[in-house]
Amino acid sequence: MGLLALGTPLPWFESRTYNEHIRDEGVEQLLYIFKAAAKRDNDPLYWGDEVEYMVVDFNDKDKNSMLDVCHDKILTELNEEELPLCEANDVSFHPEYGRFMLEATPASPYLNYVSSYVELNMQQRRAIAEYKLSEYTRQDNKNNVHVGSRLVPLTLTVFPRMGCPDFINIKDPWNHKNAASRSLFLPDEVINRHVRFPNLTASIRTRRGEKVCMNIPMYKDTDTPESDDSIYDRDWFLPEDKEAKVASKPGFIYMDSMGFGMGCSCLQVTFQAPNISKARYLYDSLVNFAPIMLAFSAAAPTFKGWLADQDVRWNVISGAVDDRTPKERGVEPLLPKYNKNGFGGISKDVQSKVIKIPKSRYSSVDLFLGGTKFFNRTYNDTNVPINDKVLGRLLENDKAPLDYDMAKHFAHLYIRDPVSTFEELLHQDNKSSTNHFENIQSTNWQTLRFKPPTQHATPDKKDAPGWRVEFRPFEVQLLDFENAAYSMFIYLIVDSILTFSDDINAYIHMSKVWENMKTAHHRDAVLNENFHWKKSFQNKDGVETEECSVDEIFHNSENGIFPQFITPILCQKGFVARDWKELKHSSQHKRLYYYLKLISERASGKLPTTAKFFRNFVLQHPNYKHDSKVSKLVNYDLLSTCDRITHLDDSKGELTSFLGSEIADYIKNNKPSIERKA
Ligand code: GSH
Repeated sequence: MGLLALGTPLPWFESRTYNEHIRDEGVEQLLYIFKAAAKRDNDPLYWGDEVEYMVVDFNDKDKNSMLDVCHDKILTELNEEELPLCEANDVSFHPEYGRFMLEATPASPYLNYVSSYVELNMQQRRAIAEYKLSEYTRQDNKNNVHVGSRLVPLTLTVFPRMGCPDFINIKDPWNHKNAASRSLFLPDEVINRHVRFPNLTASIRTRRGEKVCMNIPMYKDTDTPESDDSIYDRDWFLPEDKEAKVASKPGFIYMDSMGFGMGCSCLQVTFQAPNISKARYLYDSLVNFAPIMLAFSAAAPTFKGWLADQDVRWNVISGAVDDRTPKERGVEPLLPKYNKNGFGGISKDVQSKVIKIPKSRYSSVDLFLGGTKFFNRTYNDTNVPINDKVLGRLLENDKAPLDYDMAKHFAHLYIRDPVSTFEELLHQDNKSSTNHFENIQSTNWQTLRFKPPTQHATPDKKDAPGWRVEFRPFEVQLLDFENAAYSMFIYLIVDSILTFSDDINAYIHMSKVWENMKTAHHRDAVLNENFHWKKSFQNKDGVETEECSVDEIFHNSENGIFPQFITPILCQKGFVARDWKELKHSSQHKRLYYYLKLISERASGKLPTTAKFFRNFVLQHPNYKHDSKVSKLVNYDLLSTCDRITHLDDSKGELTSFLGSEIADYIKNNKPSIERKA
């Protein structure tokens, strides 16, 4: 996310009176966008990645590793006095939900194929963050604070002991109340200090009428307790402190706050399409890649100090921002005495309009956008509620009437209430501002995001970004090499889809995509599960699928990603004649060969996913007690290993066991070099 302006956030009970105003104005802003930018064409394939980091404080004396919530000034400094350094290195740092988090992107987008520049840029981002953090470590030592600490930015999807004793580096975080989240486990110090974030946390809880609640299956070992025994009695907040007993379930890890989800990290990649039609085509084509890439990139096997019986972050974040009331979810309130009729924080005058909403606002894609020659409306076969007023306005207006399928997409996003409203931003010029539109758009977090430009992006203004698609499911990986590999992989798929767009029909029924999303959560889904996958991408009318393992999805000659998307685009670019593996002998594109090799071997199960590697590390640690718990020492040793792997330290064979000897040797001996940045 971009840098945030300061302002006065309205608490839910005040902001809710503006909900309809914001929606109404947001729709007008969207219409002005369509009016200005619908005819843009021939935009180049600019693209970019976003990497999210967690700053970890290693205390080597106490053998504890904690999340650092004391040095978040780093973001301000990187955007002020260190801006010239960042600009000179083409990198840019942004805030994220966690006070311990950093997000970094290239400062300017990539254009087309950029060889190893993605990795090089990622290395520059990490190096700059490391340089600042080591400076803080030095200053702290001089000032006699945080003595013995070592601050390291790691690309971890989840911090294994999030919410356990001593998981953040402040003394006694529980000597005061945590009013924003009211969590039993997370002090409010985990939340970014910018007012948007505590306010968002409180608004989601207040609208829902209860704390958020995530029950994630526990990994079962011989001495695993029946239930999550970290739940305790407290009487700070009524009724919230009474919820855990009712909300938690035997055999599940119980989490009760936004930070457990939005405190997770990911790798996102955004692509500009040549025009709106191609952007819709690209979006629809990527819909079923999302669950597969989630399962494939699995890196989250631990939550709140427990081994989980799943490998990914998705449903945790989904629950963490689920502001739906019990009525909207179709369930009884946890404590009916305090949440009468299950309307949560919905004001009386709109309670009669409340509808059932099947999914959280952080979820998988709900609707294909259509507008392509392969699309058929029956492919959108799931229950997706619509805001009828918004649909009507988008279809019939004198600014820029949208077609039905495009309008339906936005009318679905607009069933949500704004949850982050600033007093200063209530009144906008709809011809030039997108703030109200973005208020709803950017709090609908789906596996893909269709990103319209602004009203300034008229066809002639090529310096303003055009129609884009953001790919959001990837879990972040430890090494820059891996994150670059995954980014390049999805770039090649996107390039292939756009280049061969007359021939590729990737549609399947949406209900199957939703099923795939559930399957993607299963432990070792890469090895053991089958997913719905298109039988043929060349079939002009069909949506026929077959059940495929991840290995088959990547490698099958008829419908696999490598033969059907990767090799053709590499041939088209003239990099190979027949098969991607020829890259091994290329002097120019050898690194790309190793990126693809990593991906191919993870998909086939030859190399472990990050989740599997972490799980095995815990299970094999001498301090592990077969109780599914990740102790402080195990956590410290695991994260120290992550630190070494990130820095290509193979002294204990850790890099080799993670990536296999051929890839490990290659990356140890070959640092990326700038071949050419287009
Ligand atoms: N870390 C998240 C993940 O692992 O999927 C993604 C980042 C995210 O969605 N961040 C929230 C946000 O609103 C922070 S509350 N981002 C801005 C946006 O989506 O436009």
